[in-house]
Amino acid sequence: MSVWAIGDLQGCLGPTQRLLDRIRFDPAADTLWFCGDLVNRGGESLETLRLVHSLRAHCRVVLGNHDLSLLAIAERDEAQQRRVNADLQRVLFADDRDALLDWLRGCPLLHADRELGWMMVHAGLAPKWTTQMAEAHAREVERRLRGDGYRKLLKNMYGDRPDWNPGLRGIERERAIINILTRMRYCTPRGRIAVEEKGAPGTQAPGLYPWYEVPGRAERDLRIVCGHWSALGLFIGLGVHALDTGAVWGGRLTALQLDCDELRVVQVPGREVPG
Ligand SMILES: [Mn+2]
Repeated sequence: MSVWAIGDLQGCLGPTQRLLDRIRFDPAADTLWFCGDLVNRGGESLETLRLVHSLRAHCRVVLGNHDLSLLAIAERDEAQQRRVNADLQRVLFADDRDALLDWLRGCPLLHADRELGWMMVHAGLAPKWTTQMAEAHAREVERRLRGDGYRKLLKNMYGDRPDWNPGLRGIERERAIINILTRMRYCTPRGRIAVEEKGAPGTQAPGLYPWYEVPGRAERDLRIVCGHWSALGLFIGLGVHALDTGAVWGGRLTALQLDCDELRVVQVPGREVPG
């Protein structure tokens, strides 16, 4: 019986299947944690989504920015849906799209297993957030995504502002929470996200810190597994385990076993990038 966390799939079906073979995933015994961004850019987003959906009883998935973006596009009119890239269009116009997207919309933004000692988010946490605060804020957005107000949220989700502060209300509050949990890489000590900074640590503008390294950050009582930051690569330190190793960019797809004392990492080659 094993628990494995897996980095951003981004529609890379072959690497996903090869990784599950390599870790000898057994749905009868094992559990998979997917760090989000199941779809977009890899060319087989539909098949990847179907695979994870078929395993839904044996996995935990948190939503990434690309997953939320797919859900938002699915609410637009058909002409607009025809304008997105071919990989996402195949999901949007598939016969089983409603089953796939309804399931996806019900996925959480954060998964915590206190018995196991781990928490998973797609991108990161605000500097002052403890694991309990992060869970509470994720639940706020998840309630909205699963309730009658989900269309309004998906329509108004986009935007880099406002910065998080606990006094925010309504859509601005939900947007700020989504931006932290699904788009964070660098931020200021006060928690302002630098969305334009995507490079490896050392390349960022002065005054910015990787979210897990911000001076004065909250102490966290769970180990954290996340994805989203392919330029960071496999990073294990400061209680954080970042698993986006750029499978969609020709890097690797990474699995990390969570239920053993010695961290076990398994990687397979990512997608073959055309040209
Ligand atoms: Mn992402």
